[in-house]
Amino acid sequence: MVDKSSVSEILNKHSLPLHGYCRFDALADNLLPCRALSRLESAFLPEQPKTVIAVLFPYRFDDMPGNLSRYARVPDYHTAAGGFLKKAAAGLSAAFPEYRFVPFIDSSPIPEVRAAALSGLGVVGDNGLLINPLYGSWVFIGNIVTDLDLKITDSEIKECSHCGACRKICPGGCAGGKTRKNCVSRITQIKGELTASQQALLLKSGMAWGCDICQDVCPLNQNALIAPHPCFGDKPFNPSLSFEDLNSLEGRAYGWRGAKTLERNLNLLQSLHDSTSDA
Ligand code: B12
Repeated sequence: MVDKSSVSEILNKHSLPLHGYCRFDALADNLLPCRALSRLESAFLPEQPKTVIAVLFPYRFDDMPGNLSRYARVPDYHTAAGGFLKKAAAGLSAAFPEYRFVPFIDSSPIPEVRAAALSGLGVVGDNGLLINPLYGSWVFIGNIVTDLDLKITDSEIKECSHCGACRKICPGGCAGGKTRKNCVSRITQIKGELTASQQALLLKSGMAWGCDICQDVCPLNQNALIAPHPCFGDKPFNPSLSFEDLNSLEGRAYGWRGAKTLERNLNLLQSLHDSTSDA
């Protein structure tokens, strides 16, 4: 019988000390219908996985003002954090060869906020994000899915205090709501032309990519530690995206979206800047 401590020892050795465990069963009805779902199914069929290991990667470096949300100021987490997860999964496979360990991050069928909350890694905020007691919501969530049965008792999902700060400030009125349709982070990603109301929301936020407004005001984030995971190196990128940056998007969290959408966002912000300096 394998116990949690021998798994944790391997994760710690791979520099993943912020981890927890939950039962796959507790997530099975909420799997996200993304492309990675087939990777999960083909790895385990005809059986079901048993355990999800949730792993946090803190990414807060500083609070410099800028038009990039903080998550986009560090090297692309899909590769940076994903690389650490892959190595840890390989380490686990070597230690327990009779079981499978499949890593995912973001492009994952696992609803990662829920998995991390069930693993006891923090509370779920009204902004829908996992808030860790030490690092706040400035954490990415990765996961390793396995058929190793660790006989877990899931933590209860805990909620924030519903203080209302994120609900009051969200420009799109999304926090606490049922839809993220007007989430500025989402709007910065939409391809093609934005509607007039989407443009207005983007201008109001001043963001070229992503949005941190609901996290900035969260009282649970005020004393969040600044101790980024080593996978992000020791220096963040510039806090603002410029037109020149569009020539080299490699290694950036927004690289997948391509220069056109980012250029549109920068043009919109520039037009606001021009109109206010003309006035
Ligand atoms: C699609 C997506 C988006 C979309 C849509 C978000 C959405 N939730 O609908 C957009 C582009 C808008 C987005 C934006 C952002 N995202 Co996003 N996103 C995802 C992704 C890929 C899937 C999320 C999803 O569809 N979940 C399913 C739906 C049903 O979940 P949901 O509506 O959020 O609700 C779930 C939980 O949040 C929870 N829940 C929500 N509210 C409440 C309230 C209570 C009281 C309780 C108990 C539970 C609860 O229960 C639900 C069921 O699981 C995940 C990665 C993943 N695989 O999970 C990352 C993920 C959630 N995103 C992440 C990040 C960092 C962001 C941004 C902060 C980036 C930024 N700075 O711009 C913003 C935050 C916006 C916001 N406040 O939600 C991180 C969150 C890390 C964390 N600390 O929680 C994730 C986990 C990626 C990662 N691997 O780290 N995202």
